[in-house]
Amino acid sequence: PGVAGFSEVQDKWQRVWEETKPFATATAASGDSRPRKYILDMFPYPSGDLHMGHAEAYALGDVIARYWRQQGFNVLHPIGWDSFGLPAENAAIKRGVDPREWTYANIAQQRESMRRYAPSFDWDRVLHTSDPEYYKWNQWLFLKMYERGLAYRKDSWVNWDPVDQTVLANEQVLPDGTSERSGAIVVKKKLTQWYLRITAYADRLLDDLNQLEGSWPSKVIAMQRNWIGRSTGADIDFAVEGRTEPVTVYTTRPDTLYGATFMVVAPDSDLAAELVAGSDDAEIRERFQDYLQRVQKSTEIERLTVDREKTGVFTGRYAINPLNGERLPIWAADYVLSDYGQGAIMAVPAHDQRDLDFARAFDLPVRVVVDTTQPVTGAIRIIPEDGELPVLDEMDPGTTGVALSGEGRLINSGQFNGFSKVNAIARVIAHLEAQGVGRKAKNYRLRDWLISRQRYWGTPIPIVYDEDGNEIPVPEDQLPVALPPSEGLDLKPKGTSPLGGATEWVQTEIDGKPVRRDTDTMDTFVDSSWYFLRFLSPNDPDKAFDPSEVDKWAPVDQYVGGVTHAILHLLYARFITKVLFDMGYVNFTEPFTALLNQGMVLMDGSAMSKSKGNLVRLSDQLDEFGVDAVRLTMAFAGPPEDDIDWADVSPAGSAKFLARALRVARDVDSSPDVVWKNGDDRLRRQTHRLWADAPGLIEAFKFNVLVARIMELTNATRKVIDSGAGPTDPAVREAAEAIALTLSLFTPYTAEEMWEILGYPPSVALYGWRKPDPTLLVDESVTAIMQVDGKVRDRLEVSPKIGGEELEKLARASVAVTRSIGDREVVNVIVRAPRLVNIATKP
Ligand code: ANZ
Repeated sequence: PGVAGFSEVQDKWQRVWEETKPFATATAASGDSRPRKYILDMFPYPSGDLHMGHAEAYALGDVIARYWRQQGFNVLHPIGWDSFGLPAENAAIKRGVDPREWTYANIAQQRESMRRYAPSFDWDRVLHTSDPEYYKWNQWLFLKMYERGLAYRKDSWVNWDPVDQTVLANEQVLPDGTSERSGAIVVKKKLTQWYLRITAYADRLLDDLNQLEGSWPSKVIAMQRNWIGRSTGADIDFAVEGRTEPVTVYTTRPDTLYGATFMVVAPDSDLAAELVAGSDDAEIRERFQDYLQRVQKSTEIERLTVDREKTGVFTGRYAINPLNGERLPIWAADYVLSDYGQGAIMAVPAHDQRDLDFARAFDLPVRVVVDTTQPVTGAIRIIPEDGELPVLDEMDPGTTGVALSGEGRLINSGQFNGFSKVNAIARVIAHLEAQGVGRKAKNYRLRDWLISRQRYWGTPIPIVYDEDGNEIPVPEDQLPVALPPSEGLDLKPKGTSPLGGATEWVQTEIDGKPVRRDTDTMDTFVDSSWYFLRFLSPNDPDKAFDPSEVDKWAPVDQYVGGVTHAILHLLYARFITKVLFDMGYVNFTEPFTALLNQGMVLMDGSAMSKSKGNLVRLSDQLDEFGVDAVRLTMAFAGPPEDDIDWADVSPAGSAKFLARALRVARDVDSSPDVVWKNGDDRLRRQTHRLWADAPGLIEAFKFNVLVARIMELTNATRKVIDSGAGPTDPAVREAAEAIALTLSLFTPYTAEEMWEILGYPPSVALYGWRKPDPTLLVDESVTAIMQVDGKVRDRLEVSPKIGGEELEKLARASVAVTRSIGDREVVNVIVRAPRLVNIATKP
């Protein structure tokens, strides 16, 4: 199968592009006056050769870049490599080679494959994040953030991957508590780590999502919202017997304060330890210690699971409800997390399922304070008698085990009785504020970004410590802190950074003072959080990015990549952009104006993998069918957001079509000086319809529809060549040129080849699209109305040029018309071609 000789065609055009660099971007400084578009594909990890997933992503991103170029835009479409990180390091460890060598060998291989695959990248802007010229600026960014208190060190419990022996961000722990990387069960470990203060940006990261509505997939926006997880409510202070300081709890339901029947603190919090230590019951203290040990073995996800069996111990202490003075026992239970809210809650079992499960397990009281059977619409406050339970017995949570979490009116709540939930929340908060025992509060699920990694292949953290352990930032003029050679270092994971073994590197001097370097490296998400700015001046030795180029190009107009990065990478890039905005380096707050997530390439309905034996190798596909056939298949398979099942598509069919398109070009009369208007009308209409619709189809990402239309036009052209006026018909050349110009979005080699055959110099990708001739877009048919005795019986689509005789024939052939006439006699026929036929009968 395949286009015969496709590999010669590929080689030929690669050489031409190499020499002429058609896709080099005019810098803003060059004074190029065309409007600009920045089209960015997520850059690859260099682990192994390019695969089918890359092939899909880069084919689709390229359609957009090529489209805007042909619309007359100065397009920036760069590529680089995200070349630090664990995959490369693990592979290097397995093969016993230097991670640097391994990485750059992979880059060379991917780069070669990428060139053959032929996305219209500007090859003069390539960057690798593992080059000192790049990661120097990670260190610069870190120091800028450190200066502003946005980078800090803290001692904390971290997610620990016992197989990879490294810390994981929360995001890298899967819902089942295993590591995204190694699959190992993640455990908790206490370490001193570097963090970036993303929580300080939580509100802006959330609120600015509104700007992206409509130009980002709504699914991604929802995932980001959920990840940030803002909740609003109140902090409420409870006095504790035998303690001077109150214990503060965070609640989203201050309206249920009268329904609090106990309090729960996180067992692994300092507070729990202190409360228990204050109990004079030795047995309580002992039971607590046992419990704490058990808790420390479980993961956060397990702890938060709703239907998990509730466990806990009594602390021996009591708190006082600030509204009604009730005495509430304080428990320690693992369903309360130490690092969320205040690490302590007021438990309202009647209205919170987890509290209810706990209350039922430990026989604690349940009191309904919201009557969920009462309507909440209307402003009228219905004041029920206190103590009265208008809730039906069969709805009592204490018996049913189902918490009443819905809307309703307050009962059993003193002065707040009768108010709706929303109203009562505001009133209870106002009351607590007036008493000085509570206040409005917000909380986020989002945690600060842990960036320390105990691994070799990453950006060294530019901090040193003096003999007393004080942090000293490495002066900017001493950057980069270069990664020492891996020779002689033990890269195998062991819980501390391999860089600790580089003694000469670690022991250094700053201003003549002996200091020790920090031996951790940065999470590679730091590298990718700002790379889109580096592409604008990739070789600048003096600054991370050039503000004048940034002004002109950024933010990215269209970002293209997998939904796997829907949360982390995008959130971090958004965060760093806002930080750079606050520092005055950029004048926008969102990095990616529009986002397209392509689907995945599957095989037989599931993800490809070596172990499943369903791996399709890109290189094999390219060897068999040629680059263009594979690229076209990616675009034609369906909407870009959908997954492609490689078992269901036909690269062989694509190759056949491309051969047909080429043949059309070869058959075209060689003289380009034809007079279009003398061409076959039907074919011309189809060509101009394509020109009219193509831009809208691309801008709506309906690539597959456009491909289908190009295929139809190719078939129609073939028909005219074979049976109509033949290859000399000007309409044939016009159509062939349209096919070459539009195909250049998808299949660059075939399009260049066609364009050359049609007599033009390269590159087809730089030729503007044609404007449709409006006179060729008017309807090719009109609706003719068929009447019998003045009543409409049928409507037919006919040519505007139809003759009266023919129209009458059509009318008489219409089933609806003949049925209506029945066996009556026709006395008169009025024909107004092309719009009307009226048949009069004898009654
Ligand atoms: C009383 C109450 C009554 C609650 C009620 C809910 C329903 P979000 O939306 O996630 O912020 N909570 C507070 N801190 C907690 C912690 N550290 N660990 C576990 N749970 C915690 O949820 C806030 C609610 O989750 C808070 O409101 C608190 O329970 C619980 F009918 O307080 B609520």
